[in-house]
Amino acid sequence: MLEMRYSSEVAAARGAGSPIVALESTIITHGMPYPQNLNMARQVEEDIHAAGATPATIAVLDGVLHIGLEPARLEQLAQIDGALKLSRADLAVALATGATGATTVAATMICAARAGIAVFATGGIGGVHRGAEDSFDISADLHELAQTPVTVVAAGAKAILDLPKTLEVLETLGVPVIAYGQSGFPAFWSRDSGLPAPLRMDDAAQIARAHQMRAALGLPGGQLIANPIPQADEIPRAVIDGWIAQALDDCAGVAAKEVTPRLLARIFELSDGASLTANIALVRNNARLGAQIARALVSDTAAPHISG
Ligand code: PSU
Ligand code: MN
Repeated sequence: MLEMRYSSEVAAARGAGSPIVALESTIITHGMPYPQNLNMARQVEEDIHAAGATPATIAVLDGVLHIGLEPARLEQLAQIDGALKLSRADLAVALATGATGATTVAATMICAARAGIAVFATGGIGGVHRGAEDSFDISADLHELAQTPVTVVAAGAKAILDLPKTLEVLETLGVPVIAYGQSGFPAFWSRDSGLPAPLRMDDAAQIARAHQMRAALGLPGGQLIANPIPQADEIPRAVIDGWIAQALDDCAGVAAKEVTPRLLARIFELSDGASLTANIALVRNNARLGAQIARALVSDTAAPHISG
């Protein structure tokens, strides 16, 4: 009934038990303009290959759930006008109605878990929006992290969000937020948000082990690995904060699913493309770390030893 179509390389990797890294598609359809979105998507897939794993970009095309997109389909998705943005609530309806849409972090986690893929790399997760005390706008991504067992590598959460509230909700939900290689929580375009990360790990193999430990403890949910953007690619806080403030002002009145894409598009304009250049650099960086974690998971498939 549920038709899941694997790309040929993902099918082969599944058969061989070799490492796979899931990738979302909303970043392609709603997060970046064409043709940079297509170039980014191809580049990130190449980065994962180069790091010794297989990429699985996830999307719904004409009601079929694709786990891994053949090159022609990736190209098609990057140019589609009006692709839906599919989160947890939308996925089943899209499949039942033959729709075409891109998966958010939440929906990508659901599909990855269903396909037996444990690691997923992206840019930034959704979170608690500024003014959420009035709008109640909190991304379904946060709840997904609490219930679906996928390790998500992101560059923190975007500074367009309310980061302290986002961290509070993740704590309430029991989601491990693990900064990679530093103690501060990264803020997407900048390496440091000024907020401490609740947890820190410096090693992909340990991150893989922690993923397995959660399963061994019977805990549902995944982990958020907050991987800072490389130093050479970061945009200083003071600079990006100015653009964010302006974009929030310009997008006043925008609501629901539109908020994140509209803010991103406005910041792209205000920064004359610099925000996009940084965004691409950080996604690539996350893809490389995701591949390392996926490889570590595969080379250590024995269940964690529970002594006692
Ligand atoms: N961050 C980005 N680009 C994006 C998104 C986040 O840098 O395109 C997308 C992701 O797919 C994320 C979604 O899951 O926005 C969150 O949307 P919402 O806040 O409506 O849940
Ligand atoms: Mn929202």
